[in-house]
Amino acid sequence: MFDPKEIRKDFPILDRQVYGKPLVYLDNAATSQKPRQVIEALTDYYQRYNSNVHRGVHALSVEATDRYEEARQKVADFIHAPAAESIIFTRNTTEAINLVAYSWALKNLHPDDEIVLTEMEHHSNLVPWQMVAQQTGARLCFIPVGEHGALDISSLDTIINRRTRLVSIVSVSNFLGTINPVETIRDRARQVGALFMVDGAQSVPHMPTDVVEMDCDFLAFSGHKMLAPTGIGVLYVKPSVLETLEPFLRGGEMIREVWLDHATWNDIPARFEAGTPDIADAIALGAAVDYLQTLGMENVRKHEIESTAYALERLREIEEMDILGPTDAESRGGLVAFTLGDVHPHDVGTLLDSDGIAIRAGHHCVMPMHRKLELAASSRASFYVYNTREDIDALASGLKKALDYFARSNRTGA
Ligand code: C6P
Repeated sequence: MFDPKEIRKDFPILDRQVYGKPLVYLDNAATSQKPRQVIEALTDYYQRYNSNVHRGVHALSVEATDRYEEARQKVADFIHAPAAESIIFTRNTTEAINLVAYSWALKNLHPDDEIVLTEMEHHSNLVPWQMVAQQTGARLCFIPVGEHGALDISSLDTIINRRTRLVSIVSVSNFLGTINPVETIRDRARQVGALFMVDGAQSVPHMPTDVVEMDCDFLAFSGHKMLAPTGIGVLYVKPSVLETLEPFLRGGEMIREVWLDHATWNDIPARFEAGTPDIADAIALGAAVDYLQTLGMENVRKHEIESTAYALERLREIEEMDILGPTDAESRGGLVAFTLGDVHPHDVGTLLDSDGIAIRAGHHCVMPMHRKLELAASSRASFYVYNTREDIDALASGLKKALDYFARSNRTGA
């Protein structure tokens, strides 16, 4: 039985008060909270077997190495990767995408090659490609966003063409909530022989993921959005593509032999994990994966559709509300961005905060899409496994209260 009220008991932070009010945490797209099981995995590592991996011959190092590699296998199983070696630990999604930009794109792209993105990309899946375009002479092309935040794929065959070398798209938008047609875009990328990358930061934590079915060459995601600590992320690379990547960072651990003037590279994935890795956080990511597997990702997704549908229903009761993105919960991830009449999103966020309700306000690192919608900013509520209907009710009441407050201030000129 998937019961958010029971799940909440595993999250110590959800018991805290903010300004004397119970915390209502609706900023999960920015980062999720951590269950006791994950926090314990961290303290267990530091209290019992803290040591470096892949280096020592002593018991602690062997234990740390085993746990670290077990975590890699857990992540591989979670996304149905064919081999643990295709899981490269990074700091986060941003670093994972940069790894592909530096290790593959800078080496392989040339003037007039094209990289296809969408207009709704997070800056993490845009700015690295701007750098690649500047340095290689490749061009950036964009799949436009049409009505209700859906991609307009009517010109896909023109946008993705024989010049396209890489297609990199977000699977679920962190701003509009849109679930993108990954398979359709992948099929077109395959037809022209382009590599296909998915920014899974907002999908992997929330729905079942199967990289074999998705048939992507790269998938990037962050641990901290899926119950794990900050500082650990993942780049999945399809086995047949792994050998085409140059090392990203260079130094200890990623080498096989070093001379004064050159070096040779270690086996994959160590080749891409230079220096001492984020051992504790990787192990804790393994614990987060265990936790999500116990809940069942189908159930996680079902809960999120229910939460989003209920949020859409409650928010639509507010006349001044303009909800951005797709109209139905099934076409969205577990988040809703909106504007509220003339009230600035930062004021919305600040007023909700005074009631203990945490949402995000701003451009959510998706400035170009905000610009296209002629918005400087928006407010965003995002849900996860521990959010209840009561949380969404609190959000709806908080928003009505914010509107009343601003209507009153406008009347009194305060
Ligand atoms: N979005 C949000 O509040 P990092 O920061 O590297 O863990 O994740 C970057 C990232 C990449 N792609 C998408 C679709 C994302 O949503 C994010 C992170 C957070 O929306 C922080 S800006």
